[in-house]
This record gives sequence, C-alpha cells and structure tokens, in this order.
Amino acid sequence: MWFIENYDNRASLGIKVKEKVFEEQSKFQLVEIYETEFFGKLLTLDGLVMLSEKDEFVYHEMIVHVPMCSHPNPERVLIIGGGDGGAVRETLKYNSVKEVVLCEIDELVVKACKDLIPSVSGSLVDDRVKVVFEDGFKYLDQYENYFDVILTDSSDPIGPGVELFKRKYFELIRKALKPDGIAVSQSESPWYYEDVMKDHYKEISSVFDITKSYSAFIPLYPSGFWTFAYMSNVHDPMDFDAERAVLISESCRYYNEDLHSGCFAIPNFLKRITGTE
Ligand code: SPD
Repeated sequence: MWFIENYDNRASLGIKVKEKVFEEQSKFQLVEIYETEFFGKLLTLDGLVMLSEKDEFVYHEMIVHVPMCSHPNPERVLIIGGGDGGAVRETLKYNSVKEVVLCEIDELVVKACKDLIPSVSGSLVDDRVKVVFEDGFKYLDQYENYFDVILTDSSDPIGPGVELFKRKYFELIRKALKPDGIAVSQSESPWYYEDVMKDHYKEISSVFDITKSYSAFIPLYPSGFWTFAYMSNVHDPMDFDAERAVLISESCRYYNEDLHSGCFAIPNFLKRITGTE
C-alpha cells in the first residue's frame, strides 16, 4: 500500500505504508496518520505531508534554532500552527524561555499527535507551554510589543493556512513582536510554489527591514528543497550567538553553528524569487 502526495498534477511522491492508523475529518481538514515502512509515523492534512517521524527533525530544528540563536535573550515565544508539537519541543531547549504559546486552529491535530506521535508531541505538556485553539490571525491581534520570537509553522497556502501568507498577517506579527523581535515563517519550495513565494516575500519585505530566505533539505516535502522566511527590524541572523548555537547543536541532528550562517547561502533563482539579491 502506498500513500501518494500529488503535487498539483505536476508530479507525485509515493511513500510505502503498512497501514492507516488514524483518519478523521475536522471542521478544517482531513487529518490522517499512517504507519510507514521506512519513515515511522506519517502525518498528513488534506492529503499533504506535514511530517514523518524520520525526517521531522530537519524542519523543526531549522524553523526554531535559526531565530532563537539570532535573538539575544528569547523569553516569550509564539508558535502559530505547529499542532504536532515539534517546534515546541525544540523551543523548550532554551533555558531563557519562560513562556511558549502554541496557537493551533485545529484541536484534532493536537489530539491525534498526542495520542499517536509522542516523540514529536511529548513537550506539549511542559509547564512553560500554553496551548490555545484559535485562528492564529485573530489571536495575534490582541498582542502588542509582547513576543521575542514568533514562528509560523503553517500548513501549505491552501485551506486554513492561506491567510498566513498575506501582508496583513505580517503587520500583525510586527505589532505582536517587541521592537527587536524576530519571526520565521515556513515558506514552501521554489520548485512548486514560485508564484506564492514571490508574493509572500514581497509582503514580508514591505513590513520588515531585514527579510532573508534560508533553506534546508527535507526529503518528504515537495522537491526536498524547502525554505524559511526570516524577518526582523533589528537582528541580522549573521550576527547570531555562536556559543549558544554550539551548545544547542549538541542536542540536534541537523542544526549547527556552521549551518546557521550556511543555510542563508541560497542559489540565484531563489534570490530572484524572494527578491533578496
Ligand atoms: N508541504 C508541507 C508543508 C508543511 C509545513 N508545516 C509542517 C508542520 C510540521 N510541524
């Protein structure tokens, strides 16, 4: 039996599965979990891969540690999306962190991951973590000058995730961040989402003075070549805390101090798409 993710009728990815262990339609999307032959558990939303137990560390380490090691003292962190808990797990590695708010629109994602993928969701019960089930867009609006780091660990720009790629959303992020805050949004693959990415980075750079794109290799995401958008009005990620990065990387399998700056070295076609030449 194979799980097939179809990339808009242009290509597809097949993953050999043993069985489907969870399937439920929420108000927002179809949530499914498979037991695979090679990648451990696989979480999909509306038929699109969100994570596998085998390769999730790349995505979660990179969405979290690049901003966290670029901030001088991250204490309050907001994660929009990310109901599987992987980004929370990585964020809690920092002693400076006092509060992590996870704002996930779909309670079913959290429940399914808590029940079936504890290696990823296990940190959601930590005392420093508050989980709220709300629309990230609306939730952000109540904050001003509060968070040090905001991460958008969204699904793809279709379905409930679509608003998280628009200008108004980045304005809300800027308002909710302290003036020297840092935000990172997952920003898709240039091979399959070129037009979405062009708009996404155009909107971000109209709101933040420092807008950069970085990449990581994530085998089960479309093309494997995945990008993240870094934004801040103060902190350039090249001026990161290398000592902290070395310490954190001891508990990491992908992120390290060389990759921190290395991941911002991007090919010309991506520089052109993101307008970061
Ligand atoms: N096409 C895959 C995009 C998924 C990005 N978010 C993944 C959620 C993992 N926490």
